[in-house]
Amino acid sequence: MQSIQIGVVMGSSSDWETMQHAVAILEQFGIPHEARVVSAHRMPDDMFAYAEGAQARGLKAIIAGAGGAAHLPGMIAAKTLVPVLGVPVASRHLQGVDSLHSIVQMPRGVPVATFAIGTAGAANAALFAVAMLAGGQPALQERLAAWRAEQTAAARAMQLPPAA
Ligand code: RP5
Repeated sequence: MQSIQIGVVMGSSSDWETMQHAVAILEQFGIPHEARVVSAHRMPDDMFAYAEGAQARGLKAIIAGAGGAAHLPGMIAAKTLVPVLGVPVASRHLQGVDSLHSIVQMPRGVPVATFAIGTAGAANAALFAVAMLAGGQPALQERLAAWRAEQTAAARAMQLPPAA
């Protein structure tokens, strides 16, 4: 069995609705991955252990999604050299603008690559991880090119309804 390459973590099972879009992309590309809940404020010791063990376990990137005061991606990034891709999950009261600002506004020195709020961000974080891995894997690069070509063909085939 191939070792896990991408870790997908999230602050709550309530984030799964969003974060499953990252996992779906990783599955489409056959990337060995794991997905689990690691809450920054409810499981801080687990979060540190996960981040501290990531490099030794061979993870190439960690996709971290959280909502509200979303400190999970930044705190994981603070404890590992493995690249962290942050996904702001839409929150109930501020629709994820709070999550976005919490994740994207990392002070200089500890980066988190931050994606769009919600499902597009989750999917794009996974596509970005695929692109990172594809640099060293020609077969994966070809699959990514084919995926893009399919998307292009679908856009070219789009039809508009008659104007009302
Ligand atoms: C954050 O709080 C999670 O990432 C989630 O987006 C949000 C709400 O969590 P639950 O109250 O649904 O568990 O930690």
